[in-house]
Amino acid sequence: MKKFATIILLGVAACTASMASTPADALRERLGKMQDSGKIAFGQHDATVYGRYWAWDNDRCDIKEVTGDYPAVCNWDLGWLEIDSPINLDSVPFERIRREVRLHNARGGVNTVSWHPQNPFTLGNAWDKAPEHAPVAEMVTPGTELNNTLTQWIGKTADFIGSLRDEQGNRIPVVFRPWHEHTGTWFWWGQHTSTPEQYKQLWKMTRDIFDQKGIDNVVWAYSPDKVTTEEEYFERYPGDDLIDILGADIYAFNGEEGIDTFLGYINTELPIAVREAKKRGKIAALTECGLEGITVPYWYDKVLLPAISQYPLAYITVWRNSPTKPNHWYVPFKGHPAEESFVNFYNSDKTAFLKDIK
Ligand code: BMA
Repeated sequence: MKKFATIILLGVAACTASMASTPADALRERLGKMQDSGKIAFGQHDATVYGRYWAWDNDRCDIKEVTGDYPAVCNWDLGWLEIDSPINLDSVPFERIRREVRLHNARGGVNTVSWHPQNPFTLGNAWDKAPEHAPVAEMVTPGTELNNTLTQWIGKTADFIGSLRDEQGNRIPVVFRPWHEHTGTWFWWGQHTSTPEQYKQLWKMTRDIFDQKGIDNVVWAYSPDKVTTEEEYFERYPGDDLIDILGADIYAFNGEEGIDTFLGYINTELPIAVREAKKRGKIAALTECGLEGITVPYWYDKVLLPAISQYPLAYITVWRNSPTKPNHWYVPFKGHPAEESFVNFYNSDKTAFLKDIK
């Protein structure tokens, strides 16, 4: 009798425990809970490797200097990994990225990964976008030289992501967001260089390569730039079987004058991502956002916070605080006029930083 009761108890425990079986499943489940928490997790690109006035220090972060906390989400970019460079396109060593992913994971944070690959046809950069420089049709056609190159390049990102391990040797789950902002025309994979079918093939090819290598620590994010209709949002969508996160990259431009335009895009595109994510059992996120230079001192608590807090998003990511590129920062550093606004944003019960998601 006693044994029977124990078996039943064990059975109940197994059913109520997490259903996650791969690192990717665990992260998907976690992001789902974050989305349902009523708080939006905040993230930044390259947050812990350089900031407005420093570079490459260990354990340093502009967000931490202003709020006392780390971001919940750290983004890393794999651009140049494909050409076997030891550093990425913004000079971050890939070994440093590997270490930072491990550190942020150990702290309890979430890591996301973007990719600005070179142009496989010209070997120019991701912005080498003229249609005659970007024969995507050939890239996605098996047997061509370009397809071979791209297959190898994607394979390198798969190997790198698969090699991200914690102290115990377990794979660290990450969100991967390749082929982003494809509704624009500034990258070689933009909408001007391929048909929707060819773009979807790029995704299919990417997923196939990761799957063939048995990479099980990736949650996949789709992130069109600003769009105004559901048709546009999904015109090049690779399919529910390939995508976990319905994202959006929506930047603010033009200081105070641009606020209404920014809000217009937020209130057009986020409802699509949120509604469809709910319907399809996916996660919604504002995968890139920000106002370069944060030229509006009240931007974080009076513009961004009210704009996004009505939407159940798992997270928002802003871009980097560059120490070298003029006016290229997205989070206030110590002494920046928007510092107080960011602290208010941090203190809001609608936002989550590392301490809130641990
Ligand atoms: C852009 C800028 C560039 C950078 C690129 C990839 O938005 O920040 O300076 O090289 O992203 O990180």
